[in-house]
Amino acid sequence: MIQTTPDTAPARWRRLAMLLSIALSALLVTLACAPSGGDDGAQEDSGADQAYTVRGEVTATPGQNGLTEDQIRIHHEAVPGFVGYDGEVVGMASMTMPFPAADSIDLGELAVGDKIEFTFEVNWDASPGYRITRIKKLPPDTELDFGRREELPGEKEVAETEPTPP
Ligand SMILES: [Cu+2]
Repeated sequence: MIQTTPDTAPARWRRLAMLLSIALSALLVTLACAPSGGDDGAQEDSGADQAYTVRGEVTATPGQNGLTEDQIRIHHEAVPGFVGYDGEVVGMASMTMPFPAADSIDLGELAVGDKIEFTFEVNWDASPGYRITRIKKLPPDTELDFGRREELPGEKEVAETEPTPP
C-alpha cells in the first residue's frame, strides 16, 4: 500500500525555503567580504583570474633573506575575499610571505618597515601564480590590522579540525 501523507509536500516546501534562505545569507556574507576596491579591485584586461588590493608592511627587500631581485616579503593584512584554485572564496589569513613583482614595478624605493598598499594579481595557470602589479606607500603612522583570522570563511573548518593545544 502506498501511504500518502498530506503534510509531506508543504513540509518539503518549508525545508526548501529554509535552505534557500540559508544559501542566500551565505551569498550575502560572501559578497560583503569581497574586496571593495572600486577599479583597484578588478583588472580584467590583464588576463589575471583575480586581483586583490591589500595593505601590509615590508619585512624584507629584494635580495634579502633568500628573496630574488624581483621579490619583496610583506606582512599583509587578511584577504577575506581571496578565491582559491577551485573558485571558492577561502580567504587568506594575515601572514608574511614573498611577493614577486611585475617588471613594471620598481621595488628599489622600498625599505623594511614601509607601510604599503599593493595590488596583486592571481593567475593560477602562470608561473609565478601571483605577482604585484601596483604599490603605493602609506604614511608611516598608518595602523595596520593583522588580527582578523576569525572572519575568514575558509579558516573555520581548519580551526575545527586542528587539535586543541594542551
Ligand atoms: Cu598570504
